[in-house]
Amino acid sequence: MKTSSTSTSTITSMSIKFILFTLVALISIVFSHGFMSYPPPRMYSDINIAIDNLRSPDSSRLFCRGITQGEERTSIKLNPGSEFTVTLSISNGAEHQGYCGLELYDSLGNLEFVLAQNLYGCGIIDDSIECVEPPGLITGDMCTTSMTITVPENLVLSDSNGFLRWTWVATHVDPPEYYEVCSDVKIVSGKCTTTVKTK
Ligand SMILES: [Cu+2]
Repeated sequence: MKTSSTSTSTITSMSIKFILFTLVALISIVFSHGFMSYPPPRMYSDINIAIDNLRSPDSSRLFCRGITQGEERTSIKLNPGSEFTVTLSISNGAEHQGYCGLELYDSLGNLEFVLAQNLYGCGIIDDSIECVEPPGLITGDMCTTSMTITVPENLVLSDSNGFLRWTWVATHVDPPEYYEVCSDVKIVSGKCTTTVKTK
């Protein structure tokens, strides 16, 4: 009798541990999301059916999350010396501390320019701001913020088509969480090797 009661309580205690473990795992998933939402990244059209494909940490660390260039490009201006702002969408309540990077590639996938590197403090949602969801998402659990860089004076483009690669290393956990998305763009204003346009 005693053995049976002990094994029952062991099973109960194991079940409770399993439930707690599952809850902790779920909570940590809920709190671990973020991506660059503007310019819209590849697969953005799936935002409301597969949001986690965009915002979850990617431990595989595949270049551009393994997603190849699409047909659609967002027009952006990259005038040397001017500010350029991208929108970041971060899970509501994610207190991630980390470093962002932004790189520009040509349409063939060659690195054109590093626009930002080790930018600390991006992706922090201030409690005082009103929470605005990225367009198309209806889950109600993300807020948008922004990241502004100054376009380098010596930025010269060889290709008006290309893509931005945004990276974010969240260092609040060990090992760090690694995020990355790519957005296909058409640069409509900037300095070019063939034609020179300033504005
Ligand atoms: Cu996280």
